[in-house]
Amino acid sequence: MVTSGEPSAASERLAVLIPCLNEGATIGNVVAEFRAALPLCDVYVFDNDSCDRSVSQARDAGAHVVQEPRRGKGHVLQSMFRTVHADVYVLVDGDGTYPAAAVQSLIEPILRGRADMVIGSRLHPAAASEFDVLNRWGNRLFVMLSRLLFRISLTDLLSGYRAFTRAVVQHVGLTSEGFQVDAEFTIKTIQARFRVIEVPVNLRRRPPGSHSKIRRCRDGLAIIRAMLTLRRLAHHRRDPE
Ligand SMILES: Nc1nc2c(ncn2[C@@H]2O[C@H](COP(=O)(O)OP(=O)(O)O)[C@@H](O)[C@H]2O)c(=O)[nH]1
Ligand SMILES: [Mg+2]
Repeated sequence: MVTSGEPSAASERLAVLIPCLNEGATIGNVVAEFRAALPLCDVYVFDNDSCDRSVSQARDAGAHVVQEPRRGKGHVLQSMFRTVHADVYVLVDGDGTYPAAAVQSLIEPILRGRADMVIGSRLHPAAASEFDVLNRWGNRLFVMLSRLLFRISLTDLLSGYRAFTRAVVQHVGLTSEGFQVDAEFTIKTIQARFRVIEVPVNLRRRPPGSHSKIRRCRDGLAIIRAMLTLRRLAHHRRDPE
């Protein structure tokens, strides 16, 4: 159980969860960096039949590799939450864009009992992220939408880097299949009245030869649709007919 008091990573089971689709250029390093930053953690790489060296790289670096048959980051998160048991979870991309060195700043508020979810915000005023222009403005748009639709006052709705408790995993049921899962996860966690805070993280670029799996139009529309559906559901819960 995560309780308040002094940080004590030693008494908590820590799991680092990494969704991975063809991240052979980086996944080995990402696993190694998180094992070095959190020596007592278990690292789980959830793969969807990558056709590069991802699986062997992850295994060689010391990760447990789990195969998920259904494609999509949302399916992968659902499967992570069903199968991995821990007290504190860290979720991070396998593309090496999020700094492992920041992981203590994400888990410490949880170990101290001050937060249930800590989001590594790439758009925090104190962050110096290497965003390309479209991604920066796209993310700002979703932050604005979340403010309008849900009165959420965060600076990064869709970060792939966050830490959270077992209670969050047990209470927040995810249904998204694809990239809209990040929005769903943030919004449902706040709607369930868990304490969500942000810390700055500096996003780096993917290295040459490594490619984002996001398709801006398709995934952007899916995120907007998911937010509108969540808004409608919240409205029905408040004013049932
Ligand atoms: N297992 C699995 N991982 C995925 C899938 N789609 C994306 N990912 C992983 O999810 C993380 C986030 O995707 P990414 O392409 O980095 O999105 P971006 O950070 O928004 O550019 C990366 O580690 C991807 O490898 C998928 O269908 N299956
Ligand atoms: Mg990424």
